[in-house]
Amino acid sequence: MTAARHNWTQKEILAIYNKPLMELLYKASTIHRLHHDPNTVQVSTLLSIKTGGCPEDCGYCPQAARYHTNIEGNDLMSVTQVKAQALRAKASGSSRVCMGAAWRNVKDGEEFDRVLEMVRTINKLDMEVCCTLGMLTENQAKRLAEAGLYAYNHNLDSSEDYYKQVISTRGFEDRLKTINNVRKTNVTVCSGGIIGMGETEEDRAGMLVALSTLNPQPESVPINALVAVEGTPLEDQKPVSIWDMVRMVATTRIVMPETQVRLSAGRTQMTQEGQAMCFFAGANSIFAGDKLLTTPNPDVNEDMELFKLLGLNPQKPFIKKMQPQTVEAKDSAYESLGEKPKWSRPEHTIARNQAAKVKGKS
Ligand code: SAM
Ligand code: DTB
Ligand code: SF4
Repeated sequence: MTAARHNWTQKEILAIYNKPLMELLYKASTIHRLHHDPNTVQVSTLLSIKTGGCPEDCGYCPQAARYHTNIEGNDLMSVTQVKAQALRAKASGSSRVCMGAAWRNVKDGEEFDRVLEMVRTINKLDMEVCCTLGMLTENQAKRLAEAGLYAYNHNLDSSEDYYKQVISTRGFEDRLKTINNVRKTNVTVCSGGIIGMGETEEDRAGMLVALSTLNPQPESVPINALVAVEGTPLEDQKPVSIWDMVRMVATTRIVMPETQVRLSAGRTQMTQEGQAMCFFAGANSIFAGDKLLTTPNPDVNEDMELFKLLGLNPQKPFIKKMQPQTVEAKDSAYESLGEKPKWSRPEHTIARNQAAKVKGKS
């Protein structure tokens, strides 16, 4: 397989982001097809297991206690409630449940024990389990891994520079530390960010530098368009243009070829054509369910209609990768991009090609 590059620079990423659109789409889509089945999209269902009342000051978040938003807060759900929701998600074609808690960080005690039991329960349903619970210690990450957690979502959210303008109660370094703690276990890393918070294109590229230079790169990268919620400091931000979303998805796909790129918050603002363009540009996962954590999301039936229309199939759980492509298929795809293939050909292929050349000459 092509080795993912871990030395992308902001300048290189910005140049990709600003390519003429048709070239950007062609390149992203070609790379996408080399690493993934273009007709398969992974479906994750979000479940807010503890809503609102968070002590942090993330400027985009309706769940921060200090902002006066119109959400209904809830204490931590019971395991029984979570199991019922997971079964509904499975029946609607979802392969993963992502449980979100409005916590700054995980605290050891009864509530964390309950979350561990939720993880074990969903695992038994043969579904992937993801959690997003805020900051984690190494020991907490290990306990989640032992319970069978498949992925941990912890977003970098923006570039290191812009992050400081959006959140003051914790630093970019804290985010990286939690990701690093997750990496010490066999739990996969899900980390991405938000566009549309007033950041520049340089900030978007900066965030992709921070994500793509992680080694290994995150197994999944959610790209959220800000949902501007009344009462938050970002309430007046203009909706993200579809062209920005497509460029961000395509650039993410190019710099992180093997990752699952997730079309996340903001899909209610997107047309079917807009979402189709994102799938073509390399998005291969969505958050499904009528609600994200607190804000609306397209109806599950609407999503399944879109899948039918586009001939997309929901991915089955626990499938890490499609079968690798033949060396010849990869060579020709990279050559069509004007790039030299980056993998070493197996000896037998070289021998076979040389034999064919000799035969052609005689
Ligand atoms: N409290 C935990 C944390 O911050 O890591 C987990 C939940 S938090 C709501 C998960 C992610 O949701 C955030 O990192 C952010 O990327 C995304 N998010 C929150 N509010 C959003 C909004 N209004 N629009 C888009 N994405 C949002
Ligand atoms: C992610 O990147 N996006 C999801 C999930 N990870 C947890 C959350 C989106 C939240 C949007 C605002 C809300 O519904 O509260
Ligand atoms: Fe709290 Fe997470 Fe919202 Fe920040 S994003 S306010 S940490 S729930």
